[in-house]
Formats: sequence, structure tokens, C-alpha cells
Amino acid sequence: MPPVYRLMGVLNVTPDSFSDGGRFLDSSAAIAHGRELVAEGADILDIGGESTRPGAEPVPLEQELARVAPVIEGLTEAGAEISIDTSKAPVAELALRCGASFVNDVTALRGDPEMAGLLAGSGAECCLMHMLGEPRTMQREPRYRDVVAEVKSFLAERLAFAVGEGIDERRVLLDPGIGFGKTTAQNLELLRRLDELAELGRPIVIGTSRKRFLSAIAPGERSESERLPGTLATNVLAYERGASVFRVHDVGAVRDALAAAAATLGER
Ligand code: HH2
Repeated sequence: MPPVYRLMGVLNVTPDSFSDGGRFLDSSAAIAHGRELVAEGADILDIGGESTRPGAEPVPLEQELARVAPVIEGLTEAGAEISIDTSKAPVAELALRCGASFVNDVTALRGDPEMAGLLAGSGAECCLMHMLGEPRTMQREPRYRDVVAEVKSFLAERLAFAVGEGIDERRVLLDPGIGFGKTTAQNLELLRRLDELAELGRPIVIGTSRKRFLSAIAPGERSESERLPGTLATNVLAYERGASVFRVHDVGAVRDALAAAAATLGER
């Protein structure tokens, strides 16, 4: 039986990403790391040229294009599906021409009015993510009455919008956007009640990897590289609650943790 989940390896070609910023700005280093992630078991490589960490400044279009294009071209034969992590239609368009087949849009088609039409015509898969506000300001006192209900109704509305714009529903994945305009308690509640989001009937993408809330709940501060135990625990719990795409930096470790979880839980 093939696994019923996919691993999405994170590859940030940026100077300022919260965990791997500056490590893969050089395209040959990025390509080498992408190949390592595939060797560890990545089914998808999520390539990004603009950080979305809290407080990040937007990157001009030309710069984002120049960062990601050579890396995508260098990884098309690496053995994984290529995802472009962007909310700009021209970046997605170039990425698709260079060999990407997946668009990860953290604005859920709200960032660029051209994005929905591009996706409808391309046949690419796309991930629509929930975010409250925008990266520069999103962690300023996020408030919800019921975070799960509000994220769920947002994702349902964005899915309906995407389908209305001509995107094939079977190609849409949904993501609650862990850390995007949420407190630690809100992130934990979304993870605990992830099965409610799975009721939307589309694959759920989850991104907890090395995020700050994992440090906030551990006894004492944890640097990004010390957040692997929390990353493993939250991905396993998300798998149990119905997530099927796991966006992570530590692909090999998460692969093994999910294999153990899947074997324990049996077929879904
Ligand atoms: N998280 C980040 C970026 N993109 N996309 C989806 N679908 N889900 C996520 O949770 C998600 C995402 C943030 O992580 P990272 O790419 O490591 O950092 P940065 O945004 O600073 O580049």
C-alpha cells in the first residue's frame, strides 16, 4: 500500500527565513539541499523566495523571480514534485514554466488577482492557507471567538472561490496556517481539532516545523534547531487527526515518525 500522506520539504532561498534563512541563498547550495531532502523522502519540495515569518518585509518581484527560477530548474529531475511558495502570479507562472506543478499560496488567492485564473488554466495543485492579516503585522494580538470555526469557514469560502474561478476542486489542498496570526493557544487548538477541518473534504496541509510556538510550550527557550521533538509530536498528532501533507525542514526524522504513527494506527 502506498503511504496515504506526502512529505513536503521546505527549501527557502531567502536571507531572512526564520529557520534556514541565508543558508540556501546561493542556488547551487539550494539545489544540493533540495536533493538531500528528496533522498530523505520528500515527495514535494516547497521552494520559496520570500519569507513569511512574523515581521518579514515583502520582496520585490524581480528579486523573488531571480532567487527561485534557477533552483526550480536545477531540481526538476530530482525526483520530487516542485511547489512554489508564493502569492505573486508572475512568480507562480515562471515557476510552472520552469517545471513546478504545485503552488503554495499563503494568501489563499487574496494576494494577487491574477493568481486564480493562472491556476485554473494550469492544472497545477494548489494549497490555500489561512492567515489573519499579513506577515508584517499578523502576530499583533490575534483574536478569534472560535479559532477553529473561523478558520474552517474561511477555508470553505476560499475553496468555493477557487472552484468558482475554474480551479478543479480535486487539485485544491487546505492549510490552517499554524503561526500565521495565531497565539500559541490558538495554534494548539487548531491542531487538537484538526479533524473538524478535514471535514471540508480536501487534503489538509500542516506546517508546524520548528515554529516559535513549540518553544513557548517547552520548558525553557528552544532555538529553531532544537524544536525537532515538538515538530515530530505535532506532525504525528496532525496525522492522527487527518492531515495528509506535512511541510517540514527535517524530512528524514518526520518520515520515520510518521511511518511509526501510520503503522500503529493502521490503514485510514
Ligand atoms: N509556513 C511557512 C511558510 N509557508 N506554507 C504553508 N502552506 N503552510 C505553512 O505552515 C507555512 C507555509 C513558514 O515557514 P518557513 O518557510 O520555514 O519560514 P519563512 O516563511 O520565514 O520562510
